[in-house]
Amino acid sequence: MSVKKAAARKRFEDVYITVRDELLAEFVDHGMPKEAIEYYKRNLDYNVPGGKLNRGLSVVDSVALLKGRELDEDEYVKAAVLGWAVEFLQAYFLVSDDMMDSSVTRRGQPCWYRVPDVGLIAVNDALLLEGAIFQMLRRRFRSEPYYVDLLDLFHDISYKTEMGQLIDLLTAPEDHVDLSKFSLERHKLIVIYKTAFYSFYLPVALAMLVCGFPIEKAKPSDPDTYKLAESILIPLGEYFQVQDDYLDYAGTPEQIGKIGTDILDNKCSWCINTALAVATPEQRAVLDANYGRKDADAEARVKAIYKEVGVDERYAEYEQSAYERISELIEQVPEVKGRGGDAVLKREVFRSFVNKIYKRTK
Ligand code: DMA
Ligand code: MG
Ligand code: MG
Ligand code: MG
Repeated sequence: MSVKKAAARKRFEDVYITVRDELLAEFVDHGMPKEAIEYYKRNLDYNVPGGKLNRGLSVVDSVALLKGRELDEDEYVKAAVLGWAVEFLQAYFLVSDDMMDSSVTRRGQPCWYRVPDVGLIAVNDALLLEGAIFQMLRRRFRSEPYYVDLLDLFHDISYKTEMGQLIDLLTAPEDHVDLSKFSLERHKLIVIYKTAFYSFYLPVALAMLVCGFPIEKAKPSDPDTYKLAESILIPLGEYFQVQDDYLDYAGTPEQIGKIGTDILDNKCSWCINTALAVATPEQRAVLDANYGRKDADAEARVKAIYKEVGVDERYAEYEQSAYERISELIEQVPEVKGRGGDAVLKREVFRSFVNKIYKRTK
């Protein structure tokens, strides 16, 4: 990591400590016992700050890019708190996702629900992570003119993500493997809803809100800046989840910090859809007999077919063409000015995202 990047991360992480301590102080104010305060601190420290922080940092970067200048201290802290709000949302989804996916590790450590004295308390811990977002927003943004829009955005994006998780899980029943239910079309719908909205659209939409981009257009002929952003960020999020699916099969646990479970879990992943499209009847029979079984040997037989049909090469091709297609989309998007303020919807906001994820291996 470059010195500059490490310093940006450190500055951002310092805001986490402030936000966390405010949340813990509220627990004290409510007369929560010492045991609960310590447990809650452990929940926060275990689940919120340890990831790549791409989503959170991108709120800060996007605000600076939209304004076209460095942020003063107050602007920085505001953007960073919104960045952490996205990271809290991510933590909330991941704690829940790991339970539903029967995952084993996350970020190189046991999934939270697998920590011995946690277990099913993790359900409530996830809810607390979500609730913490609204405590943070109330404390810092209540008097802002865009406060209601912030709340509405978090609620709307959470709901969409939950719809995505629902179809992800319903398309992958544990007790009934039927590969004919899968398709790239179904895959696309799942990943747009479960990943793209909260991981890509949300950070930029938050940055746009603090920069004063209006949700309501002043006149019908005005461009809808949020729709413009969405038109780039949703395809970008789709590409990101294809990478996640591929790394679930091809990445090592050391690399990705988690043990892949998509084959065992009968998931409608990009890899299985790609393999199904080109498998011979013999290969298809092996996939039918081994996909979605809770069995390491069956998983290995599926991975062997992935190798045979060239999932790796097809992924490399997909990645290149997704990169080119999205770069093209970005060059076509108009750089629209926000109303009132001086912010402009710069293409660089989108380019910086693409460059962060292109050819990622973790
Ligand atoms: C991720 O899906 C979606 C959410 C909302 C967490 P996933 O199960 O593929 O994620 P991971 O591979 O990180 O468990
Ligand atoms: Mg998962
Ligand atoms: Mg999942
Ligand atoms: Mg995954």
